Amino acid sequence: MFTRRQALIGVVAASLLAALPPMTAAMAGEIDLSALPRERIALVAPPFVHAHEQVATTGPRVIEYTMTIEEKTVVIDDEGTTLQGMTFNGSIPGPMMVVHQGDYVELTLVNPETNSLPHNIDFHAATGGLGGGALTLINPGEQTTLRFKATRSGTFVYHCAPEGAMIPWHVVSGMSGTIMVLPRDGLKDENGKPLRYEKVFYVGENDFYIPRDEAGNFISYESPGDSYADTLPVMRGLIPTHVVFNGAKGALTGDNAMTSRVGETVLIVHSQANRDTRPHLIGGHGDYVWEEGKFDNPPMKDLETWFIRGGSAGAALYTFLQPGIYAYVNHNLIEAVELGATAHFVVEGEWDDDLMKQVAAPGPIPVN
Ligand SMILES: [Cu+2]
Repeated sequence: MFTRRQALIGVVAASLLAALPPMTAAMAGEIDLSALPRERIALVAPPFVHAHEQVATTGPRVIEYTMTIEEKTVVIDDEGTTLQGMTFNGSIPGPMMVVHQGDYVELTLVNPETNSLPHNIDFHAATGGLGGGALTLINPGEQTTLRFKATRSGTFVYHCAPEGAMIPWHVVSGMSGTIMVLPRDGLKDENGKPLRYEKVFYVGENDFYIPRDEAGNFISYESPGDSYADTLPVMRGLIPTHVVFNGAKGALTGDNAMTSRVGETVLIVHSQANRDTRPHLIGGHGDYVWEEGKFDNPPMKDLETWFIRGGSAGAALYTFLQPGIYAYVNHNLIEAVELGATAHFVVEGEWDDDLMKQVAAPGPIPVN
């Protein structure tokens, strides 16, 4: 007999849940973490990241977060095109979490009654149970708390993964984010020398698939359910209509540009939960880049462009050396310029003529 919960979630998901081993005492909390300190951390919307220590000053802790899932209409370009967005905590991407290796992450996931769909969370940083996806599937009006141990350091994607076609649909509707698990002693170069950042920004890249009407105009829908049938064939075509940073074309340019100054070291975490991408900082470099985002591997140095595999998050460390406005792009330049994958860094400071100087300004070609 199906419970109301199983009926709502659907037969496939219910059978998946039934296939899991029963909740044993060990799973239900035999592990005694009462001796560990706990900290409740409020998440902040990207590109910003909550305050954190780069080098842990304590032993392992239990870090408590709460994320509320919000289905909402989101404007994704300057023409007013709308997406029936599904979000972790109201932002696309979801907020970045930062913990240290050996910490426990205890996430309370809330699916308010105002939503229309079941959701869950699959942490690529977690071990077992579909990354937590099998233990966190919740209907509107429910909440759940998942705890996992952050055993591996690095930047890892999290995303919604309900079942079947719901998985890619929820992901390309905005349901992904990143957790950064720092080594307890912080980031290091290939020789073990400490690497530190003064600022960290989280850039989440998304590919969107918005249906068009017969005249070629993007269609607006009333609800996610309303948009589903038209969206699925666009998704299957694998050609996104939008490729954006932070949920919308222009979300990180102009007044929303990220800021830095000459001499400042910035860590840029870049995620793409669905599709490959290739970040490039025009006029700058990746001094140290963990392309795959995993800090137990030595960083690569002096990169011009780095590769983020779909379903992962990478990290690049750069010290700005010149002032100006830097475009930070997906270096498929069609995606950057035409589809939206461009951000800006506005960097203040003194220009260094030694690094670059305009020896002769543009002018007419001299006649002999
Ligand atoms: Cu979802």
